[in-house]
Amino acid sequence: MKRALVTGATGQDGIYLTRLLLDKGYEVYGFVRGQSNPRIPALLDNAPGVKILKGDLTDQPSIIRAIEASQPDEVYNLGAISYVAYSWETAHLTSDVTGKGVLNVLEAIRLAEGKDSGRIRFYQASSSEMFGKVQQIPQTESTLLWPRSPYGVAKAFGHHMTINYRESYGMHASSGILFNHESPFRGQEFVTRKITSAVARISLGLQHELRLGNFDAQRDWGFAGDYVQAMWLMLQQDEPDDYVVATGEMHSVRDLLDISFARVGIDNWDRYVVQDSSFLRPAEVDQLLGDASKAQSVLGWKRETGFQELVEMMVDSDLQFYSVKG
Ligand code: G4F
Repeated sequence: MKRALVTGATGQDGIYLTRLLLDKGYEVYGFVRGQSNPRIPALLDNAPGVKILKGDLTDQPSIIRAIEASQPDEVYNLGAISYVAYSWETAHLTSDVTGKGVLNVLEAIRLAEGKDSGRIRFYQASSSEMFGKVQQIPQTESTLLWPRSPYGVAKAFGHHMTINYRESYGMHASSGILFNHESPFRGQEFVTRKITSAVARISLGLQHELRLGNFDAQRDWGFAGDYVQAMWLMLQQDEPDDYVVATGEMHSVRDLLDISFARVGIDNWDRYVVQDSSFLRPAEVDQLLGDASKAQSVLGWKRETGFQELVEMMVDSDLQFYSVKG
């Protein structure tokens, strides 16, 4: 039986990946932060059988102990402060967790491997946010990074550190440059879920207004359930490498609003949606569009879920949730 250690296991991707690994027969350990993390019950409900190990990406001894306890064949580093807007308010903390946290995991693996470099396979959750002010359209694995937020800068550090450890020590360390990926497990702070939950509440008469920042931002949005397959496939390859994971389609925040409101039978969303400058960012990433040809040809990965299907899935899930919860 293979063993995997997943940091950030209580997040959206952590839940999907843990479930996927358990379904494949892995023994899965979730590395979870906090004294009484309120998200642990959701992980245990949705991925029964996962074993919880407590620790923090900024506390390297706790990572070393987690590796000792789990004896993993594969380590997936999904843990991060992942909300871009918040990273301006906590640039130091974001650098420590999202950036230096990667180094802490890489070093802990290097220690555990000793002379047997490459024995533990490592996945780093890199991000399309690293492309920031895009220097090429669409973005590929070799597009110049130009991050526009402390979060993007921290992710670029982790990305390059992963490549550096692979090249310096022969570690089996791969990076998935994942474009935005969403699901009903997405946090309410991100624009997709903020919209789908508000639309569900508006249609049920529980909310009357939705305040948003930049309506014109464009992203390449995919389904998180499809994207965790790519993470796993990367670690099944003989050679470690970097891969863009994306749909190759770009949509705007307005498109999200159109599809979400249409799903509940509201054609004209103008009367509910207000632009609020407090949600604008100090530096915006105007558009992101990924080219996942390498993941398709080398990993045999392809996305299964289209944009409209994804948004409707999220609206339906929120409708069900708020119909019960009120
Ligand atoms: O949903 P978002 O907050 O996601 P963002 O900033 O693109 O970051 C997400 O994707 C990255 C991959 O590229 C991940 F690495 C990262 O961890 C995260 O998962 O915002 C998307 C867009 C932005 O342009 C934002 O300015 O939507 C725009 N937006 C407009 N109004 C809003 C709002 N975003 C949020 N969160 N809230 C708003 O009211």
